[in-house]
Amino acid sequence: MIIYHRQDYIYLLCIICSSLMLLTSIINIIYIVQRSILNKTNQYTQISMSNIYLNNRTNNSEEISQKQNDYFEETYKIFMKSSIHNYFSRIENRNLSLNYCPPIPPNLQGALRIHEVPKNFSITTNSSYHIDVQLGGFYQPINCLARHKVAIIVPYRDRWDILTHFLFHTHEILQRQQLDYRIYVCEQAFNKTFNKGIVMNGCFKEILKLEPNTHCFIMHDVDLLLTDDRNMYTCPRYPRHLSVAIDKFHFYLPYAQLVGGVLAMRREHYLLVNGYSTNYWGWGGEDDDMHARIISKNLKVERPPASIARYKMLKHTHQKLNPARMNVLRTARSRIDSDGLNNVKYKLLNTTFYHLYTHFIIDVGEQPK
Ligand code: NGS
Repeated sequence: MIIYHRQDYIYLLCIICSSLMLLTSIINIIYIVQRSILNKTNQYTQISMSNIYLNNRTNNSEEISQKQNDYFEETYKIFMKSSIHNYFSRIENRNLSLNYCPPIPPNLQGALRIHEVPKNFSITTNSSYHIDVQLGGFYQPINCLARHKVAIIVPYRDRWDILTHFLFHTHEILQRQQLDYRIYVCEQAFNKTFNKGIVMNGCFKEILKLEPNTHCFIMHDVDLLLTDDRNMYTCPRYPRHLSVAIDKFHFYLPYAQLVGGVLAMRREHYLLVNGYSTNYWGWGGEDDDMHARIISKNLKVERPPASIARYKMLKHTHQKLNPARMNVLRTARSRIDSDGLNNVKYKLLNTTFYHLYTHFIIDVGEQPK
């Protein structure tokens, strides 16, 4: 029989106590390290954002575009930090709730009114509107995991007021639809003839570099405001033409092949059709060419019901008409695999992460003579 002495008990007690102390300190160290990583990303994002805000406040819009080059390095760093922060908060959310958002978002309102843009709303400063939107025009639902990761591609040139109205109006809707989304404003640089196809293909490629896991792309004219939030900005089985009923056309689809305005496409479909043609310089035709591509690759074009796919078109002057567009359109099917994403030439001149959008400036090169 083993006889324990008093010293043995004391010795055993000491071992247990010191093991407990060691364990507590390890847990404390892990906790402190984790908190300090989270705090650091938070602080950095806030400080840098307020720097941009102060800088921008003192400039007019022309000076801002001049300074965009200087901001690139800085804002890219902030973007990366903010992505890390998003990642951590996502992990935290995951711990709280593993549930996906419901298939039908619960807070949709249906038909919407268009509101005037408030005088103090600005798209170059850190907006006090849309406070849940994060740097770069990025949003994820807070209480559930989004079912869709969506990039909104807005090809743009020279329509500042319209862009302002679009951003003011659209963010709220996308949030109610519980999407994980980012708005990309893809601006063609310089005063050259507009080539929407090159701008959209360039933008698509750049998005895949920044956010490779984006699976749904929505090409969105800047002058269209959605007036019913039941028209979901997601990518179903086939490409989906979302702008079915526009006030300008008295809420009727002008022709069955139209896919211009707002078009949702899965990443794999955009790749399959080789993106947009790069041969349309000036207004018109590139969307009809896209329709030919979709059909040639044995896909269909879906449409939501006209009763909910409703839009208001903001008034603006039109781009210069492309007189050659019908001739280019005639050869649409034969060019699919040789003209598009796989041979697009463009230069990304600048990337800036504003509060409500990620801004790419794209040089499309010279129009062939
Ligand atoms: C067609 C154009 C399309 C354009 C559509 C609606 O005529 O590119 O009108 O335009 N096709 C050609 O010119 C070949 S809209 O009035 O909505 O700007 O999308």
